Amino acid sequence: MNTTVLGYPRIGGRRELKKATEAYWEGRAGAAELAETAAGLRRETWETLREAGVGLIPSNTFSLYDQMLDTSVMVDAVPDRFRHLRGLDAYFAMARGAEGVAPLEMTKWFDTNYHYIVPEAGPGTRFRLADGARAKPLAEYGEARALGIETRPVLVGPLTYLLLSKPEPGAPDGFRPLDLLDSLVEVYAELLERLAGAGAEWVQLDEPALAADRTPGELAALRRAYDRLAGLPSRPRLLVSTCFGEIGEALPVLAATRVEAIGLDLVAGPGNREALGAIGGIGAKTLVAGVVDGRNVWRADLNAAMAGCASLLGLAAELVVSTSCSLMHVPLDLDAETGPDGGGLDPRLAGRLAFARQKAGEVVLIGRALREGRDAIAGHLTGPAPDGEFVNARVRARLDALGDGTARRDHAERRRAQLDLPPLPTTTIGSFPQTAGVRRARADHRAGRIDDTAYEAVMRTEIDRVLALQEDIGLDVLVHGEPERNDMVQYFAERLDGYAHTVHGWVQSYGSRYVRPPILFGDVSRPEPMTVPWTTYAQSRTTRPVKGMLTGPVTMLAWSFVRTDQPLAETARQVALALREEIRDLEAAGIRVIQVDEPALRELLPLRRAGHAAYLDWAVGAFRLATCGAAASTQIHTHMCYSEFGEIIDAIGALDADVASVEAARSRMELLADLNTAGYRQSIGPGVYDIHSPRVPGVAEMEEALRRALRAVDADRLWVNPDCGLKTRAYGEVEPALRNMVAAARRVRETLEEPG
Ligand code: THG
Ligand code: ZN
Repeated sequence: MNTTVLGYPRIGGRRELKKATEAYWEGRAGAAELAETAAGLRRETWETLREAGVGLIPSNTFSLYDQMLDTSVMVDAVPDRFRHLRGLDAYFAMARGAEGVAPLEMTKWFDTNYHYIVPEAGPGTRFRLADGARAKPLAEYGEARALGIETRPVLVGPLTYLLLSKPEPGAPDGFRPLDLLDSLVEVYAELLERLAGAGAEWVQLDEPALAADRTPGELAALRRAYDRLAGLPSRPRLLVSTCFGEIGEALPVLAATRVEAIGLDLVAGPGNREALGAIGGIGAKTLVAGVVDGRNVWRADLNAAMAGCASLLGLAAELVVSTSCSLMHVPLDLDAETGPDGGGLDPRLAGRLAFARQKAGEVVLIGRALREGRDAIAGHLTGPAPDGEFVNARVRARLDALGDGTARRDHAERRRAQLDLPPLPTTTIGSFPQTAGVRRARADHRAGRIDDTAYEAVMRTEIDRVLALQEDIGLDVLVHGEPERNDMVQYFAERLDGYAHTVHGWVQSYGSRYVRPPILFGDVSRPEPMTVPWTTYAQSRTTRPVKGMLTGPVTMLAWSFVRTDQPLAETARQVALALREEIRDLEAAGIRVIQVDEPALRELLPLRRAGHAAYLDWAVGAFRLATCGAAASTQIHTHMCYSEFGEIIDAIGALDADVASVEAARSRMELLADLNTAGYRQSIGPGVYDIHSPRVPGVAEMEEALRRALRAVDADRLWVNPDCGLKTRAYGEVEPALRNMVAAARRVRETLEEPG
């Protein structure tokens, strides 16, 4: 009974990778220093896994930025615009752009909070093994071997790589990157032969794309790719690993190839177990059983995992105990939290948690118990069994009493009762640039270097400044600017009971940007108002309406680690109840406009279409539970920051907000026609400029965007706002951009008022 993990965090226990890459980008360190840090991190990973007793240790799970980008460089899929650059400069330019060169796009990795760099491919793309014998997987395999550690190199599988690629700009209509599969597979064939030559016994090919709906053509491509690779005369043994869900029709296809092992996620894809039984097992192959959750932070139920593995024994020639996916989606080491410079997690909670290092230990224990019997796990801490410890009876009773009554008064009545604003009202999404002074005050307050009074004085001064600026610019609905918030999810989680926080629990979001997801462990409740003092202070300083700013229930779950002892839908209702109470208090304090952001609504959408309706049902239900207690006279806004609404377009209307602001600038307002088709009747604020770029948009182009919007939306339903919050921008860009935006709105208003 062997053991393995599918991947491991690579950022270091103290964010060493972030510090090293950022120092390199800023010219504070050279390539040699970066390489040294990287090698140290790899070595630490391999040694940690060896010490934990993991039998089969992966390599090439490290990346300076992203594993998809690594793959693009490895197969020489480097777009022409980067060809004048070399080595690391080319690599980082593809991720971040360079002088006059736009970076590749970035998008979310399946349903995780990780973002990968999207490869571009066209009919002219010629894959080849760049750097030959010095290619990254070979180099890292050799590096581990020199340390005396035998490893299994991990590669992004060729099918997943192409399914996640996009046609390069200017590619002919109908071109699909998957058309290039055969030529890509030849590069993998060469690599596998070289890895075999270097001594690798196993190679892992990650094919997470199999957890989403796949067409018969794609499944045929899968078959072709692995028939070819498995047919190579001289190669390592092949593990095709999948994760993030059930692989359905792909299982019999993989089973029919001659690869030696298949990896299945038995946590996110419990149905993989029955599917395996239904095909009568995988015969002579090895099953890599992903029984330890790589996506969440709870300890495994060792007994259940052991029993689960034991029941699989007859379905494969051999079983390897593993994680459900790479451990890069959880923090590195729980001991950092409970140790001397940790944050002192509640011991009742800490005893239920496992981060990456602890999860590697769990895999080893399960393997040992399967070999030596149950005694091997006796006395070890085990899963977060629900035992009433973190229950809040008041919350449960209130939710029962509310039932699913989520009706709000009709739109016409709301419209009459709400604020009287000029046509095409102007506003912003909520956050304003975070100045160095504001950041310093937050850090000083947190560290106890300044007291509450001093901190509040800094925040109030900042709010006054941001309000004065908005009045001067001429915006209609103002915001307080959110100087008191770092990350919106973190801000609310810190003010809710039932949530815990880490000090070192960083997880890579993209490149050198990490998040510290809070841990939702018990019933959620709101001990006191979370935003009311700041919002009412702001409202007291201006005669214009100030918009209250909240984060919606789905986003609060999507960007946290969430308890698994009850359905997500139930947990979402508890968060919704807390927001509902906050809205009530904001209303009582005289706030007439309240925005509830759901930037992650789309993110949690199940990978398979079959799960969409049930998800949208509870997701929309939670939003409505949060907002439907508002008076007709309270205007509810929502905000979502992406332009591809596709599957969720109906849900936007179903949220029943009065106004939705969405990203639209980059897609030239195309979304509006889709919303009409979907029957959306409330107001809409399609972002008139892209805040993700430092460029200041001119009046004419925003006027043009608004006129385009007016072809799809009546003037009395159109709002004027940027695409997203302004937190990441500088005042030097924000102020002229907003002035131009208001000028554009006024020009359009003037022409509206002309009779005829
Ligand atoms: N908050 C949370 N999750 C998110 C986002 C968010 N997931 C998706 C998307 N937004 C990810 N985007 C980012 C953007 C910036 C940063 C992280 C994720 C970032 N992080 C700081 C860093 O790494 O330096 C650390 C921030 C901190 O101190 O907390 O800049 O908005 N939850
Ligand atoms: Zn946004």
